[in-house]
Amino acid sequence: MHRLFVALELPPLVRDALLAVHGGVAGARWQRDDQLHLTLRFIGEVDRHQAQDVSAALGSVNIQRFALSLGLPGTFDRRGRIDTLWVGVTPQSEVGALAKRVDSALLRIGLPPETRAFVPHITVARFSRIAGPLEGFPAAPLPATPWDVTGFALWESRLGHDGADYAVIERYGSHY
Ligand code: 2AM
Repeated sequence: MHRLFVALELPPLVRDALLAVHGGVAGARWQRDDQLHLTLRFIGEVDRHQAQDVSAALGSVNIQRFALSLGLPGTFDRRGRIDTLWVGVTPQSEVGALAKRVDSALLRIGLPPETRAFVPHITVARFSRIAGPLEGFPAAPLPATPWDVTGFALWESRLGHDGADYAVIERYGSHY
């Protein structure tokens, strides 16, 4: 079985900026450079056959270049406490539209549509214990410079020693 998700890769300058915000938050497990991405659609466990269908379906998604910038930080809470610290992106319209086209392509091969609202975000830290105060975040200013999104990728998540290992298994469109 393969645990798959569809996500944007981030150019080196954006990843560097996101690595520079580390620090100042107690209990944070910061995401490594090779873990940084923006999820368009989480797929979950599929067998090899379904993975081939996913790969072919993603090939039919229309990709129109758009610019994206880092936005405001945010958090996801579970059972009343923060479990994910993330950085948002702006604008959200085009990345949202791309996520919808990915969703439609996967619907055509029988994957159920995503029911949760799409909140485009780049996870920068996770918490297994109580999150400390977030006043110190971000430790460095986030750059406003936009980058061009010209493609997306199919990723596989494997559980490693140091949290999840994410690997790009196929790219669609053009890349950095
Ligand atoms: P997260 O960063 O907000 O946790 C790989 O696990 C990627 O898929 C992560 O970006 C993660 O989002 C997302 N993901 C994991 N499990 C998910 C789920 N059940 N629903 C939606 N997205 C999920």
